[in-house]
Amino acid sequence: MRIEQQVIDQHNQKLDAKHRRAFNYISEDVSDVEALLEKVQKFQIAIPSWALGTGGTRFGRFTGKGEPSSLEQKIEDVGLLHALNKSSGAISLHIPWDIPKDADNIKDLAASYDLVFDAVNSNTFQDQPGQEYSYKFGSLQHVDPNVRKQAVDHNIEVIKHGIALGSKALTVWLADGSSFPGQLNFREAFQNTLESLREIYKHLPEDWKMFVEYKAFEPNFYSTTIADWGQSLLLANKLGDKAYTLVDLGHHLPNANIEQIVSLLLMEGKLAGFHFNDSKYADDDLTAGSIKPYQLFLIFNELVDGMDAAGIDHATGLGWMIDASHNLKDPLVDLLQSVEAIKIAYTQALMVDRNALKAAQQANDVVKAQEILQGVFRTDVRSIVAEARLRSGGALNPVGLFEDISVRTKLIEERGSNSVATGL
Ligand SMILES: [Mn+2]
Repeated sequence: MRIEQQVIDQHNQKLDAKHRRAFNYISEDVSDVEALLEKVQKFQIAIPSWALGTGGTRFGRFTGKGEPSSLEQKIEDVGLLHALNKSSGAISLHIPWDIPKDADNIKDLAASYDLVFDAVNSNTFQDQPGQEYSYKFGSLQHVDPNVRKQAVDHNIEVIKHGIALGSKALTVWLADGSSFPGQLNFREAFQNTLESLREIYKHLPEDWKMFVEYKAFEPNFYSTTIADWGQSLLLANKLGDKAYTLVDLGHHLPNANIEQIVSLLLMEGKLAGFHFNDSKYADDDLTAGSIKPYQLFLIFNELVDGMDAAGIDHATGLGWMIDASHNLKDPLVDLLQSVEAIKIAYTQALMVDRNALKAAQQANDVVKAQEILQGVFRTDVRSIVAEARLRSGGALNPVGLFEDISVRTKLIEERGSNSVATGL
């Protein structure tokens, strides 16, 4: 299914008067709204191929209907999102769930929806049918060199798929760790992981990046071999210039100060990948901005400040991606909500008066600093985000239009009720 531009235009006409009132009202208080809009329009958030089906928990999975059952249909789904919000112009594939049979055809199909391929993701956290060695006790960290080699070879294979599609980065997330004290020698596990990553790194093309993702716990519950940003940074520094840390918002221990982490990683030039989601307790993988929107804003405040200080292009300097799971909501609607929350936080961060904040910090004016940040956070910028979307040809209300034209019903008609997306 494709959404005709005419349908989007008609939807926009109906909402135009209300939108104009809101946008004109806020525009008067924003300095250089045109420059702001340009940045918001350019900012794209990649959609992971595994987020298009219904997610599950360890207690089960309530399958949705009309899920994409092929890579082509996953691209179609991201195409629908991008047509509606003009902010989801990239797709991140997971190998082996999404091995392209004909890369050129897949690339052309994606281009027809105005999509490019973001980072490719390897998978050594599950065993695949026919695989010689098991990852039950880890992959890149494994005590057996044969297992490590198999995991390294898999990552090299993923890079090859990525090259064929025009990707520019490999994301490595490991489930490696231990669940009981004494199970692992920490130093040996780390060294094995480093050596394995070095082998993979050798196969990275010149213009590629490697994102080393960390996670505090789960599926292992006593130790994780790349558990936090320090351990990821240690690896990235040892690997070289093409290796960076990837921050996934859900991969921290409770109440970690993530905004401080991203600030320092940007200062060190070692932050390049970002996974959005939200959580109440752990790696809950909920809709971005649904639980802690102020934290999301504070993170973007540091991202914008840090990127500007380092001269990094907001739209292209980092790999921005959603990494969430949708157990209750329609995955496509959930993704629209996440992208909206991310763009609201980004817009607000762009509106922070940096000079005034700097002056307040220099004067130890704690009250003023708080007033500046909370003043922006409490400003309703939805009409700015909507105006950016409108100018790019998207819908003023993507979720509303998705429901109005019964996208999911049409997808069920096309794909049937029993189609199941690959993934967890
Ligand atoms: Mn992630």
